Parts: sequence; structure tokens; C-alpha cells
Amino acid sequence: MESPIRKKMLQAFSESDGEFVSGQALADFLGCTRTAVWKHIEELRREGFELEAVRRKGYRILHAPDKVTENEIRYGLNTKNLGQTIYYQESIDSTQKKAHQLAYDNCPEGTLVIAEEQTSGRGRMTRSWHSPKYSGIWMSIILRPNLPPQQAPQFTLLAAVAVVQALEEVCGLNPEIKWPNDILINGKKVTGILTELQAESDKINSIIIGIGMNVNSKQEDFPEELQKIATSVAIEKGKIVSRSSIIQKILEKLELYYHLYMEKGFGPIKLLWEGYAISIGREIIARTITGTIEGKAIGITNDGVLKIEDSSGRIHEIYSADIEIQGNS
Ligand code: BT5
Repeated sequence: MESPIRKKMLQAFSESDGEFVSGQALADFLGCTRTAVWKHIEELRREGFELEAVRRKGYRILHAPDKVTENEIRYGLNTKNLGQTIYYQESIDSTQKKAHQLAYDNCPEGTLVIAEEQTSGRGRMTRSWHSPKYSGIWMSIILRPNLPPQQAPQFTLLAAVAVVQALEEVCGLNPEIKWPNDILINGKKVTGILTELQAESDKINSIIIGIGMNVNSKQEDFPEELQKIATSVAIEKGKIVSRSSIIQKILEKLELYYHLYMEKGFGPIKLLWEGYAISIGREIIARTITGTIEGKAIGITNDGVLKIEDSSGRIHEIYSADIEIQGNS
């Protein structure tokens, strides 16, 4: 975690909206000396913040670096809970793994675990998730809804809606969702979501939502086996994009839809989700742990479970699977 004083300092800059904040005002606000203010300003510079210092006016931030440190994310973040506690590491094995530990140790709800790179990023089951340094968003968020464990898979769909809308609003892209956890642009995967649980038999203790998004990777940065199936925000947009602004928007949307969900249930989320889903109405192949089902995806239930109608008219309910859309694998 980073220094609480610097956290407060960024809050002061954030509120000043690009205007100068005097050294004295900062010192008063932080309850420290002007020399201490100067030291923290230097620390921000070392982190890549570009700060202008003008005599008799004070300091202002000209440019925040594109890192995903606690400071970067907090500067301009508009949430009440989500991302208000941040655990950042330059390099980590898996943010998901760390989030499990923090959740177990009773960290505050909304805690965000984020890293510039993951050395053992993971997907569902035993799959790995390619997470190279600085080029993507590798993060996990801890929620503590008072719900039965069966409802947890709905959070994957809720998170998918938040991610799609963040990409629309921040980047002007039009991603689609492939049930349950893939976000695609032009048929290629830009984001994967991994929802995991700590629960007792009838009650969720923590939901850990892992989000992996390729942001500034170039096509040749992907390993051979991902070249044909993966894409990034920068590839689709044709330019580099700030990761922290996408993260902030995802956190804001997640908070919004989390509250909506707790107030009104899954219904409104389901409607939004359906508006972005590509698999619905298509012929698909669903590979589950127990076997393969082919048929038409006819929708999701009110619980977020996928319904497939096979050629004999039988309807299957699928809780978890890999989906291949026919003629568009
Ligand atoms: C997922 O699994 O899509 C969930 C990925 C979640 C990653 C996040 S990053 C932060 C947090 N910490 C973690 O350790 N994990 C979470 P699944 O549906 O099982 O898809 C995995 C498959 O996606 C792999 O087998 C590859 O084929 C493919 N893949 C791996 N890395 C990729 C990447 N960077 N971009 C696109 N596809 C990738």
C-alpha cells in the first residue's frame, strides 16, 4: 500500500481540477510541513507524475503516468467503495491469488488488487492467462454481497456488462459478450473474467472478480497460440490508451451495477447483458466438463444459466462451458 499522505495529496490535486494548489494549502490539508510536501511531490515525480511548480502559485499536475499504481487509479476515481482500498504490486504471481488471501484476512469490501504483470495469471480451471508487463489490466476486486453462493455466477455477467460499457465510453469500441466470461472485439478475445468464491454452504463470504484485459499489446506481442484468438484495445483502436482511465470506468460501472443488483436483483442486469451477447440466437457447441452439447442458444435464465435447444427440441441448462459459435469459431 502507498503512503496515506500521498493518497490525500492526490485527492487535493484531483479536487483542484488541474489548477494550482499552493504548498501551504497542501501542508494545511495534509497536516505536515512544507518540506514534507516537497518530499511527497518528489516521490510523485519518481512515479512518473509530471508536476509543474510555480513560485507563489504552488503545484499542479500536468500529466499522470500510465502506470496502474494506487495513485494513478485514485486520481479522478469516482466511486464510494470500489477501488478505495488498493493493493498494488509491480509484479505478482496472480492478483486472484492475492485477493483470496486479502479476502480471507477480512479486507474491506471493494478492495482492488492490481499489478503491472502477472507471472502465473490464471483462467478458468487450470488454464493460464498471459499477462505481460505494462500492456494490460490484470486486476481482482473483492465484493461481499449477502447472498447464497448459487447467485455468484451472475457476477460474471454483471462484470461483463461493466467492462463492455467501460470500453464503449472510454475507448469508443463496441465489444460483445460471449457467454459466460469472454469479451470479444471483432470476434477476438480482449478480456476474460474469472469469478471465484469464498463461501459457506448457504452464504457468500467473498466474491473475487478477476478481470484480465489486453490494452496496449501489439499483435506480435501475443504468443503464437493466442495470435489468432486474442486482440487488444490498442489493436482495435489503432492507438495507445490509458489503462487507468479504463480501470476507473470499470470500477465505477461495477459499483453502479452491483448496487442495482442488490436493490433490484438480476433482472435489469440480464436485460443489459442480453443487449451485448453474441451467442444468443446462434447455433453453438458447448463443451462442459461432462460432455458436449450442440444446439441453438436460446437465452439465459433469470439465474444467468445458458439455455440451449438441441435438434430434438430438448432444452439444456448449462452452468459452465466453453462456447464455440458455429461458423465463427
Ligand atoms: C478467462 O479464462 O478468460 C479468465 C481470465 C481471467 C484473468 C484475470 S487477470 C486478473 C486475475 N488474476 C488471475 O490470475 N486471473 C484473473 P478462460 O475462459 O479459461 O480463458 C483462458 C484462455 O484464454 C486460455 O486458455 C487462452 O486460450 C486464452 N488466453 C490466455 N491469455 C489470454 C490473453 N491475454 N488474451 C486473450 N486470450 C488469452
